[in-house]
Amino acid sequence: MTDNDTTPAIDRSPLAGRIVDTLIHRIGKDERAARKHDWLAATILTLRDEIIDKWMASTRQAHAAGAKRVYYLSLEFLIGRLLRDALSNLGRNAEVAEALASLGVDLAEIEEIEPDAALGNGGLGRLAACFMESMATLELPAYGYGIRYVNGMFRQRIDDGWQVELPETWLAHGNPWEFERRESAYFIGFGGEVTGNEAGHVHWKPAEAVEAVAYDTPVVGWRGKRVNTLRLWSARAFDPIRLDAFNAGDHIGALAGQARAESLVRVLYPSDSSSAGQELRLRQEYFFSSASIQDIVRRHVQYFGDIRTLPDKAAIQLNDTHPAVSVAELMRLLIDHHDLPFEEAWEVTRRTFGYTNHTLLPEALESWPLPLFERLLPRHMQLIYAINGRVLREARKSPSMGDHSVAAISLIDENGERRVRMANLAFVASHSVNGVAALHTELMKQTVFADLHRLYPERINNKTNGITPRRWLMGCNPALTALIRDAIGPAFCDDAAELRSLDSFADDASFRERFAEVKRSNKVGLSNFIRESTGLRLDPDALFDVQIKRVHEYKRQLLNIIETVALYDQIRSHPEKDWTPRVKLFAGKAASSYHNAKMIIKLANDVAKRINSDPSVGGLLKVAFISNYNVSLAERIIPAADLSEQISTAGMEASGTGNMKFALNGALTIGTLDGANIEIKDHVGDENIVIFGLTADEVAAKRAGDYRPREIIEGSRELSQAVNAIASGVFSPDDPDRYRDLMNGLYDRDWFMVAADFDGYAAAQRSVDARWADRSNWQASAVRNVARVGWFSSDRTIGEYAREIWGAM
Ligand code: 26V
Repeated sequence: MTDNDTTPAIDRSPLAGRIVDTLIHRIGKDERAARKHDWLAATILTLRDEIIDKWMASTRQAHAAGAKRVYYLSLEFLIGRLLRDALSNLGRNAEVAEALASLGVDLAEIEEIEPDAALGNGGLGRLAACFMESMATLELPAYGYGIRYVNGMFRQRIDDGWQVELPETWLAHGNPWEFERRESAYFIGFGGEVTGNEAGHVHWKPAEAVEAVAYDTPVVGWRGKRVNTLRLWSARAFDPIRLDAFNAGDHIGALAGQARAESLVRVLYPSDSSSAGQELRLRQEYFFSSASIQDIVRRHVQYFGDIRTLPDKAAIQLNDTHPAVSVAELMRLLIDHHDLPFEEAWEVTRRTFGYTNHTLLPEALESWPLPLFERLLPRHMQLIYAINGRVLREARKSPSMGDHSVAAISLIDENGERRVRMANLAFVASHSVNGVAALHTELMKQTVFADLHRLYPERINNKTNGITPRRWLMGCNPALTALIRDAIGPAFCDDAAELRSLDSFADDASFRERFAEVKRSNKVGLSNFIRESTGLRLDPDALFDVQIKRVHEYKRQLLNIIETVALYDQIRSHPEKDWTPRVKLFAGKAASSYHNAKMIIKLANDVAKRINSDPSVGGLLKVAFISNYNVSLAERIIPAADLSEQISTAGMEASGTGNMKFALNGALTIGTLDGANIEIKDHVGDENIVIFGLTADEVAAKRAGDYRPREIIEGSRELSQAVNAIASGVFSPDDPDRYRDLMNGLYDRDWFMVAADFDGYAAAQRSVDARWADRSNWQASAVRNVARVGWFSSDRTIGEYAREIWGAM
């Protein structure tokens, strides 16, 4: 920051004056002493003051209209940084930049130091954040409910190629966006016992309790038309310090209650696959579900009086099963606190809830050991039994339900250790159950929910995911946004479907030229960033081939790495050929307990090290693994990508949303017929996407039949050479056996069908090379991708939810 002594206060805009005022009176610093973080906080607080007026107006308006409210319950919100989004949605970017400049402060610089709020693992959490922004944009009165984790998604460091997990501390400098609502606090009980009296009244006396306290963050919609609330719960002990113990000298023990309460909101579970069997996870789920449901019920009764009208005035959407215990919590409040008979309570509950499924991976389908559930939530367990009894009676009446189907529908899994099935609970308690892409929704009907679907054939519906174009085009790619506005005018800013008018510009050579310049300058920007953070130099004229997402075997980073090795091999054996210069970029985190995913990260780094230091491939191939993938890094990488890797084993990626972000920023997709890739292909057209590999049906058939990966590997020269090179330690001379097990996994089982898809993938990559050689054709395809993916705006998705599930539009 520059010395401001000489800036005469008189020249300042009123806005600059307000920022300085905030700095002095709320941060307690003068201009000379202020550091970047102080300016950031002062800017956010100044902006927040203006947002508050709109926020209150939004609340009053919903109240006056008696509008139906939407409640989005999610254990994850990957909101990232908020300042740029808020400024741009309020149309205040230029003005604030100017005001700060007059104070010697660079807006871009302070935007960069805002912590990336990473209260989620991956796609499901980012979807929740895009939805929040779209709900405000569509002027829906909506609340997001989640947990205010003290430590969000871990920070990833790469040490000698290995992932190291470090605690994430987004709250270290405080959080100027949030409001603590001390008055919105709820009692959350655990354990204890349930008693009943002669009048049939049930009483649950919990053995322990904590208090849930609300923290509200404003969510500003596009053009600031509406401001909604993201309400995140924190926990505190009722008795923060036991004075008797403290005075008796037990200074630590006296604080144990507070520490125990805080442990509830301490960490985000850093896994998006294997169901966390931990008691703490169930406690987190109940804690935030109970607080949210109590809050919703309280608001409804306060505004509308009669709890029986809840479904007319509230729609609660369960973001996967993590908040599914909410169903039992609402039943408990309706029956035990509001005296509704069971049937009536069930009717209210079913009409209020909707459930979204985000994965078919069996290991991610939540279920809880029955003894644990019963010990922690005895009253809820009773209610789940009662619900189950009702559902099973209904099922037995249906002629199409044999014993096998009835057992599959049961909320209790009786195979082996008895467990409570959260997906079945969410399904039966919701009037709508949706998948997140067309294929995924069909597979839900055919696989995990086949029996429930037969019993309730109207319930499953599709809502293909979307992304907010404010963050994923206008925010992250201002140069492309300006170019589009120049070409077709600003209508696309209000309706992404308007991007369609860009289609004809694909045939305009001078437009393509400018489009290519924007892409190139984004690539230069990314190259500089990578050079500064890793020392690696990249050629911005090479093809930037990018795979960034959680690291998981089904997403098949391994397929990409093996193909990279095969390409390396070919370039070395035929240096005379006309190879396409490529940069392979990877980024992503592996769950801390997921061994193979961590090995894949190490392999990517080992392969990068070897290839990048081999002069014989010269500038033709470079590989980089960029550490600590998060929303902010995605915003930097995606605008610079030429090729988007969406290569999951067909049938396993529910939707994907990165695929949409890349296409919107003018990258071509190389992908399988999985998740939303299929619908992206339908929109952009077969000529503007590169599809390869087995279909979901073929994968299922191969898995059911006798799939022999060893024969396939041995039958493919390219594949066997690459696999053997990796297995024999070519990329790990310091530990030649490092990848032996990982490669043996391919020979022996290859559940994710890397071998089966390898040749098709390699051929598809060579067809990408050929396309790239015809640069004007490539650019035309890239322009068509941008023009044709407006449908994947989360505004479209939310419109469908609002009309077809929530009855709120
Ligand atoms: C499961 C678990 C299990 C216990 C530990 C913590 C945890 C956290 C998350 C999950 C479920 C993750 C499901 C998920 O992220 N699915 C992704 O959802 C995206 C949005 O619908 C979709 O685009 C991706 O294809 C899908 O993988």
